[in-house]
Amino acid sequence: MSREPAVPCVWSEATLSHRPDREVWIGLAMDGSEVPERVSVIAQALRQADHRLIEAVEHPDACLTTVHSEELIRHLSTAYDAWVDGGFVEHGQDRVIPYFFPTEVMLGGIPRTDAASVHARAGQFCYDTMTTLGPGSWEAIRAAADCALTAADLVLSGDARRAYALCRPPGHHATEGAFGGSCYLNNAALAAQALVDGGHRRVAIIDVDAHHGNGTAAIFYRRADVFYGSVHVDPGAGWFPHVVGHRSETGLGPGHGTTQNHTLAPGSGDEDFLKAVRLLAESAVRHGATALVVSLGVDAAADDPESPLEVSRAGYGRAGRVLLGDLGLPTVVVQEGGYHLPTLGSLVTSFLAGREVS
Ligand code: SP5
Ligand code: ZN
Repeated sequence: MSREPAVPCVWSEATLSHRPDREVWIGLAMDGSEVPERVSVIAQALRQADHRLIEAVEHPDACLTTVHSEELIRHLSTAYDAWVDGGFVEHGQDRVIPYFFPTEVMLGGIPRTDAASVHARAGQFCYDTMTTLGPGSWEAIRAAADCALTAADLVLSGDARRAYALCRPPGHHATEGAFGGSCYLNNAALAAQALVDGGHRRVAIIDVDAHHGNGTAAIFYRRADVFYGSVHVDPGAGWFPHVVGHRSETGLGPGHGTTQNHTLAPGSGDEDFLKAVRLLAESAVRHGATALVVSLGVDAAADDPESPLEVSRAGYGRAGRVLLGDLGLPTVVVQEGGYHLPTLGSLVTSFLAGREVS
């Protein structure tokens, strides 16, 4: 494993242009955690570990609607300009933040129309108050998708057996038609769909982010061809995404049995995490996957401020050995969460190295 060439890494400078300086949580404006410096520290660590950095190649919008609704794409690409035109910046709010959520229980079966104004439309697409749109957000969101799609191209063409996409903003909380959890477009789902469209009849997605990837899970919940498996902190213990990500969710209809959730108690460390990672790898093999997407969130790390899990750097190295080394499938690794800037880079490089590091 260690004698193999370092995994090529796709990135884009444009991913830095999304600046969620603040995120609204329980009505309070807090410092944003999904900051551009995440990309800078990861890119620096990759260079130091002798990874080749490759610029993302632009892909047409048709590559996005394989996974997302046209309405979501239109909203993400136009909402900030509409917000400015609507005078909300002069009002004192320079980010698109919803205040109104037209849920099914609010509608009670009455068919709804699209909201006429952007401040009301915002809640039709964004399901929390933490995932804001500002100047430069769409450019970064789009660039993150291009990173994932370019990495998938590298693997499909055979130029690389494995490729890593330095996606930012992350993606696994974004569903077909909605966004939240610091995610806008589902980069991992786009990569998985590209692998399917490129000829892989069965693909597995393994999500090791500290949070359940509810967006990815929902996109593939009814599909037999794409397996989604995740290890994450138990939503039932009070953690995001709160209402899904339970063990009982196993897929529906033709997708029955192709979804798998491993929930960890807050405080869990390497051994519980790795036990789940090994079970997910076995399930990917049983699924008959000929290609793999890893949603690599490193926020399960002990120092991370966004989760109560206690995984070590060595734990991420061991997870990398299981998923990149032992499994041996053509693999696209997609960056998800991870917010502790001092250790973020080394967590990613130790996963990619697939080695035990202390
Ligand atoms: C991709 C990813 O890791 N998304 C994380 C989404 C979870 N965010 C939930 C945040 C809950 C409130 N945190 C308050 C601290 C504010 N900095
Ligand atoms: Zn996360």
